[in-house]
Amino acid sequence: MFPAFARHSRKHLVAPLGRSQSAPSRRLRRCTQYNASALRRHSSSSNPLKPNNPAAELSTFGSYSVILPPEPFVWGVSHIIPRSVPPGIPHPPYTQEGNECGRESPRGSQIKLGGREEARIREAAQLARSVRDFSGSMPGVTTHDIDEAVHDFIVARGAYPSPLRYQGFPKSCCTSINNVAAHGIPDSRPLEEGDIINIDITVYLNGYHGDTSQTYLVGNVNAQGRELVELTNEALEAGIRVCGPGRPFKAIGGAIQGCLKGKNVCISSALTGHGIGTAFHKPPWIIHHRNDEPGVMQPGDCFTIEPCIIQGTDQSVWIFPDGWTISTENCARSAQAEHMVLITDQGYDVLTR
Ligand SMILES: [Co+2]
Repeated sequence: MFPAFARHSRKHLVAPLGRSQSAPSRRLRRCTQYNASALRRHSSSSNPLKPNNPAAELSTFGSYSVILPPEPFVWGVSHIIPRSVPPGIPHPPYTQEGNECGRESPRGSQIKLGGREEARIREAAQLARSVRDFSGSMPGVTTHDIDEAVHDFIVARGAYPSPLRYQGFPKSCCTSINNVAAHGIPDSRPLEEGDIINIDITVYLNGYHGDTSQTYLVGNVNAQGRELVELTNEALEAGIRVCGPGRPFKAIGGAIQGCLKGKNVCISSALTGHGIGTAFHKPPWIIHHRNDEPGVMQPGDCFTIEPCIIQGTDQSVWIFPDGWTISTENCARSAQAEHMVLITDQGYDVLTR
């Protein structure tokens, strides 16, 4: 879960839009269901980065509920009371007083293979996988219910839900529905037939983080939504397949973009994968689109691949007033899937399968 640049990316993401954060919501406030005519007014044809005919493109995305911030706006998340974790369970350093900014010890960027370190990160990853699969079996409930069940599941196994109080995040997992690309905050909205929901799970177990996510279909999802989720998983697998010792990190983005060629989707460049271990997020930052970044994978490198794939050709996003929820600007749907990869002497292992 989480992009590499969790805190400063939120500023970065807002600035290029060149308009107030509330603009999309004002224009779409009555658009609780996807509505091409409402979105047509919102779309800009003067921006050269936007598709030539955004309204025509939007009309191909299928029907679904659009997620918008509640009004009147509440700024930030200080009104949300975090769940508690028993003091006997080891907490990550960023939960300590005076370290709320998420500073983590910059310990070695590699896992020592064949020893206790490797065993521990595998255990954390496997716990995250089991929470991910457990959370996916809960349709028809609110995201608040999901958060509660996920929290209790993790704590019952002696682990800490890593998102909780990470840079002030108020919940134990992220739930991102339809047009929300990432970092959705669990709330009282019940899941609706036809939603797609990404549930992003990270656990902190025995000093190591395990991080994985999947986008689930709620009941009957239309063909466009199903295809988006399928393509996202294919893109993730394409990125995984080019991993191995001596392989360039940039091959991941190249493979993902190649896999999606000719499809009516785009790759969010705002969200990256990340190195992971005793720290939640650390280098290497994994870019999911074609890029020319240097760097070669070494045995012991452990990182996430988590492409965020958006319907259509416009990957613009904006941040809700809560400071966390990232939505596509045109309200196109977005899907994401995430695995942890460990580079070994011979190839790679996916730790969260
Ligand atoms: Co992640």
